[in-house]
Amino acid sequence: MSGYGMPAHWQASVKRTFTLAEGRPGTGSSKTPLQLLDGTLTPNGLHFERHHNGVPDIDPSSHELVIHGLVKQPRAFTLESLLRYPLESHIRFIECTGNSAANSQEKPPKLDAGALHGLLSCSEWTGVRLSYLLDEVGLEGRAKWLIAEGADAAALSRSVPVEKALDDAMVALFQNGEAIRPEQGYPMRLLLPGFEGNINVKWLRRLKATTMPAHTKDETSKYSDLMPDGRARQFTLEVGVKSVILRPSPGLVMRGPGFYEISGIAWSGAGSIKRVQVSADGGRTWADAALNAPVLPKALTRFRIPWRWEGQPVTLMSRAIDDRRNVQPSRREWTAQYAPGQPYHYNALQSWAIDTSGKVTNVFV
Ligand SMILES: Nc1nc2c(c(=O)[nH]1)N[C@H]1C(S)=C(S)[C@@H](COP(=O)(O)O)O[C@H]1N2
Ligand SMILES: [Mo]
Repeated sequence: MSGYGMPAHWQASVKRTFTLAEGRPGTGSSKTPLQLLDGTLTPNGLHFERHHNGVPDIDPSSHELVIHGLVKQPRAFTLESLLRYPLESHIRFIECTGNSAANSQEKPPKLDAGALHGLLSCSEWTGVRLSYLLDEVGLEGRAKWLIAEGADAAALSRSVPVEKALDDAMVALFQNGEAIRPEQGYPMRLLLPGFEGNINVKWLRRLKATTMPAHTKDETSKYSDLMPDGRARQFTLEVGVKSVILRPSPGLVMRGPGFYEISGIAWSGAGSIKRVQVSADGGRTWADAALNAPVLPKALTRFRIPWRWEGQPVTLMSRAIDDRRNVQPSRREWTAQYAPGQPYHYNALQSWAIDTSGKVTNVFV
């Protein structure tokens, strides 16, 4: 018996990966080891982390979420008061705006799938629909944006369009059945399904209704897209359609020719995954992979396809298409949209080369 169970000790190497910035231990990110997991849900202890200034230790009995600004009746909600509303549960991914940014460099970084794409996790989130709370405070018609602020030392702040706040936005309190982890925003975070990671404000303490966005640093100098003409595109909020093969992938060596199941994950901020195609010849021919049920909107979808490897050098790729007909772009198509080196919102096809020894590496096609 044990009070809180742990994975088998044989699994001790299944860990988040991170490096600490010297002198700034609270700033940075840790990544989910995607290639060492299966299914679609991320165990809470392996959810990726992105902190701009540490993880605050918040006493849930004294924390309040204040909703004010262009509202008829400003209010402060305690955790206890939020628990009196009807709660909802939804399986949704969160992907950092900077996920896969290493692939925007000129040469393919020799990293594994988690190190490349592991600023991505998926959980069942339980909480209160934000529209209920906005109903309580009486949002004014002039209010077009909500400025969301976290209670961390960074006081991370982002401008949220009111349409999203009234649609599927949630103040999340639980993650896969247990209270949200401190690293994910305990005791409450903003969850904007399908929107870029950064705007899902953790340790949420304030929502201010305004007519205009606040143009905070995380929506101007950061997380905006530098375009070829030198201007920056702001508020690219919806996560693009994307997929990655996890088995095989770098670090998982092939053990000789024969039968393998190719398996990976696909996701889209616009809705559900409709189709995933897999190529074993660098994109010349494609075959449809099977999608594991349930295929949920704004959640990770697991795809699988059987494959026989004859032992020759091959290049594996996957391409996702969502139910809004968005197609995952090639690396060339993605790169052509931006100024050179623009790192955010990377969703191009991932290619893995397998050599005759069975070693798998990241390549650009
Ligand atoms: N208050 C606050 N909210 C925050 C952040 C932060 O540093 N402080 N990081 C943001 C970024 S950049 C991302 S990608 C997600 C990461 O969520 P996670 O750490 O739960 O994976 O939270 C966002 N919300
Ligand atoms: Mo992020």
